[in-house]
Amino acid sequence: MRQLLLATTALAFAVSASAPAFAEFNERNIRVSNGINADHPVGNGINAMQTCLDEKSGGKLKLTAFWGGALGGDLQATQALRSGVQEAVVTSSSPLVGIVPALGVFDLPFLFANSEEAYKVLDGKFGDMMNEKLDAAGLVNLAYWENGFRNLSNSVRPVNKWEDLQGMKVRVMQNNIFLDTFQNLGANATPMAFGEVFSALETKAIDAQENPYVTIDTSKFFEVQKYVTETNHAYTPFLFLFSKAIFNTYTPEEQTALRECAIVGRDEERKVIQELNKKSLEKIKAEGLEVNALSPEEQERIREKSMVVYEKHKAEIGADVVDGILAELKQIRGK
Ligand code: TF8
Repeated sequence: MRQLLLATTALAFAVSASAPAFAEFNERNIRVSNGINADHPVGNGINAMQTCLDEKSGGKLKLTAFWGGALGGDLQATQALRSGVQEAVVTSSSPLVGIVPALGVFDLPFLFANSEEAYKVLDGKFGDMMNEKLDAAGLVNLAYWENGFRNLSNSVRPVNKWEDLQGMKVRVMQNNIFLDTFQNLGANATPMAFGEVFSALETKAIDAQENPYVTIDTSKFFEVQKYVTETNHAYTPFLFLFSKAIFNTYTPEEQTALRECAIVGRDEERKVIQELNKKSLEKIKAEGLEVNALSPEEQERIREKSMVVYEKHKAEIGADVVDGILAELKQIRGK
């Protein structure tokens, strides 16, 4: 009896030892395209996501990040995902409105009042609804990461009121809502891919651009700008997009690990952004830029002036989508 027991135990051990570890996982090299640089908090997020993937997949799911637009700009990389030739991209939603018009909702000026509000909307039902639209366009959004609240920088004059934007050549993302927002304020708005912004500022082809402090810092725009105004005129999310064509060839375990670890990465990225935002602002000041905030009155005037953009773009975004987010925000704000 004892002999038999030992033999069966030994056999059981032999079987489990011969079954390969992490059998549900295959070796995958996942290329992740980024327009921003490696020292942006997205870098911290990707590291945290990798640590999580290492644990879940026994090191089989590997992320390889490319920075500074090395694999092309946001739009180009996203199209590569749709045609199934590249795995992933971390991109702003704004340049993708030609693919999914509803994404334009996030570009509406002064939509979110703070990041907590944005997190609730993006990580909740509304975010899921947008993910379905992305899915129908061949894109799996693993999670909403943070780009953040956008501020204006320029090389001509301090901006204390919207009238100061008169005639200023402002680069905007390739997006009609941003274009209209700045034109409506009197600026000479020019759509341009992110990768061209630094040299356009340097050669004075444009005077101004708008991005969160961490981007003005990590993309070194402070080297070619003189003034920064804390406008907080829009909060744009990052999408961690995966090619649906490629995702569909992965095992369910691989897919789940990617979704779960993208959330781990998201939380780290958002945390680091909050910390770095303050440091980036200090650095921008230390580099000699003049930074000002809008007075509450001017902030309110610019907000009111910008509200026409909502009506103008409601139909193209989808009336249900615009009304849906406004209703959800009302609920979150409790008024
Ligand atoms: C922009 C965006 C970009 C990001 C980045 C290229 O201004 O805010 O900074 O989409 O991934 O174009």
